[in-house]
Amino acid sequence: MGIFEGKKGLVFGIANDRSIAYYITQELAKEGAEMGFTHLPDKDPERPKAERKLRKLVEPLGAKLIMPCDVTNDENVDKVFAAAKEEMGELDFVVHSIAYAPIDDLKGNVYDVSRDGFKLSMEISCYSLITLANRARKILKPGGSLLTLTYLGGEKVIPGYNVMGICKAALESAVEYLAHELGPEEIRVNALSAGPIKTLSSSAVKDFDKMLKLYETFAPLRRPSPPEEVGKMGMILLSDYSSGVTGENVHVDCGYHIMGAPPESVHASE
Ligand code: 0WD
Repeated sequence: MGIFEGKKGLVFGIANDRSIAYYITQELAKEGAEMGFTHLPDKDPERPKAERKLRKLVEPLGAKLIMPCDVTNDENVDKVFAAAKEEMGELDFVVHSIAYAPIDDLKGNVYDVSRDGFKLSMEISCYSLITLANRARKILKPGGSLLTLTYLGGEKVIPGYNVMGICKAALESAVEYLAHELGPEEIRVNALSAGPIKTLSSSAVKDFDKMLKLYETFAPLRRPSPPEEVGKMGMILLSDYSSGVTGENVHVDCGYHIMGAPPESVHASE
């Protein structure tokens, strides 16, 4: 019997089969979880691309709910939680795997970021966790778990990560404040800090391939983390195996984040 047998949750942020949320979902499904999913609303109802992509991935896993949701739209978010309550009852977990910054703002220097671009990036990449937590606490069972995805660029300067680094710093702080506030309701809130993984959104980050290559020389395990490892840890952070863990930022990056200077082998090869 899987450890998620009889457990239910919502997953926000599967764009395609490379999305980190999809890797977490596959691990949860293997363990018997029942899940509802959201996709970005399709602009053309005649050609519902996002919905179709999501359906193809999650219907084989027995999806209980598939709905559009733009996290900048309160009505969308309310509808999802109302439908989840109706169709699924109380929940055990919520996955928040959402981030966005307008491409020009993301690619440019932080000092050039536009006011509107900054507001939108923060709203989608940070405030959305707060707004989901606000709804989730009303239908999560005691022992429930909320998980978001972050990146080292929120803790340290990663050239090219730019405005998204500021959003991740705010997101990681929100995780701690939410963990503090929701702890007495027996709800846990954690972040998983993944190493670089090739997905739709990471393709917008400047020099992404170079960043990936660095893991082969700098990371203690001398490799980047494949998305399957992120999926497994995501599942663990949503499970009872992590029942004493909250307000945490767990790095799944082959140890890269602990390094303050390159390994000696790098100097030796110079
Ligand atoms: O290297 C990476 N890929 C890493 C990603 C390393 C460490 C962390 N992360 C984070 C990202 O910052 C993000 O928070 O993981 C999370 C998921 O990222 P992903 O799996 O790399 O990206 P992707 O597959 O693109 O999913 C992010 C999704 C969006 O996809 P697109 O590409 O269509 O924008 O966030 C969702 C959307 O599905 N999203 C929204 N959802 C609701 N409302 C919105 C919105 N307004 N905007 C974006």
